[in-house]
Amino acid sequence: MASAFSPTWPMAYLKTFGPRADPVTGLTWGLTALSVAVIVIITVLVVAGVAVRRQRAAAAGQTLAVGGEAGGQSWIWIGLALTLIALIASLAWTVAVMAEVGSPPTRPALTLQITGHQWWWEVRYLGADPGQTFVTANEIHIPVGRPVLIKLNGADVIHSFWIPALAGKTDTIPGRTNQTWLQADRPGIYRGQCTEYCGLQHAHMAAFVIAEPPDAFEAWRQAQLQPAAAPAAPAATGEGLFVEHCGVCHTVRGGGAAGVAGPDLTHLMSRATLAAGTVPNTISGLEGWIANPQALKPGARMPATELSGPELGQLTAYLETLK
Ligand code: HEC
Ligand SMILES: [Cu+2]
Repeated sequence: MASAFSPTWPMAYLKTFGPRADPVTGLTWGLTALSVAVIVIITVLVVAGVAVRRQRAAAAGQTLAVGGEAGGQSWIWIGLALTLIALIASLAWTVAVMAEVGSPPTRPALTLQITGHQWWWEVRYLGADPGQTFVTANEIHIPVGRPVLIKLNGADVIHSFWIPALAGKTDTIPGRTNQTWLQADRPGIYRGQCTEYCGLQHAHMAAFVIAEPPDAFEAWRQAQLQPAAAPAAPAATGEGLFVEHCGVCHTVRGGGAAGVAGPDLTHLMSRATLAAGTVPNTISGLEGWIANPQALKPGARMPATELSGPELGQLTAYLETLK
């Protein structure tokens, strides 16, 4: 995954890639430049004023640089006017940017419902009807160049959804739906992160937006809509183990498991990472995670399962069929 075009690795927010974030970045640079200019201008004026006065005083044989003569008040009015102009201009610019990024410019290509859990993201792709709806976790595929509407909820505590190169932060609050949107103008992988402290594994709560050309996105979406295929002989034993030990928390559509406490694993193998970016989704990564999640992500809401070596192998063989 790290080998693909990745404009923001590690996360960067001053270089952005879409109409939700670009105006804010422009504003950030603009206001920073203005603030620096104000500091420079004032410093130069104060230092120059003192130096000039000191010189004049020295030439006149006086020791006091600042006199009590009248006539300085006009400078105060000029300074006040300039300050007001700068402040009103920044206010107007800020309000204009807020209006611009407040809602998508065109009808969103799709609507996602994203729920922050301790410590992973549940991502529900809302379809026209329930048969067109599916759930995945942490890795959010979107079509490039199209606005995507995102509804945000919190499952337990307050989290905050942040994909720095694409959109600012929006909190996910239990019992409330917040809304944001984003659009990626360049295909690639955009890393995100929970950005509201939410407990022990807050730092291991990454999200990834994978922006793909519309055809590739549609192919991915069609594949995600499919239920899991029935596993062949050796993996079938693993499926039994999965339903028994894991089904209480995980769903595999088309299989016997329908738990909702953990990520939907129907197409687990289509993801590059496990546990919100904590572990690479390789055979050893998967085995290590299942054998002892607490070693990799202490405090994670998934307990270690008592499994023999052969059982672990059968279980992993089954999970690998979840393409
Ligand atoms: C008590 C509920 C619970 C049980 C039982 C459970 N899990 Fe989990 N599982 C979770 C939670 C919660 C997460 C998310 C952990 C995180 O990222 O912090 C998770 C994450 C995972 C992931 C990573 C998925 C992803 O996309 O990141 C895999 C794979 C997984 N579990 C497999 C299993 C298997 C196999 C078993 C049975 C041996 C199992 N789990 C048992 C709750 C559970
Ligand atoms: Cu957090």
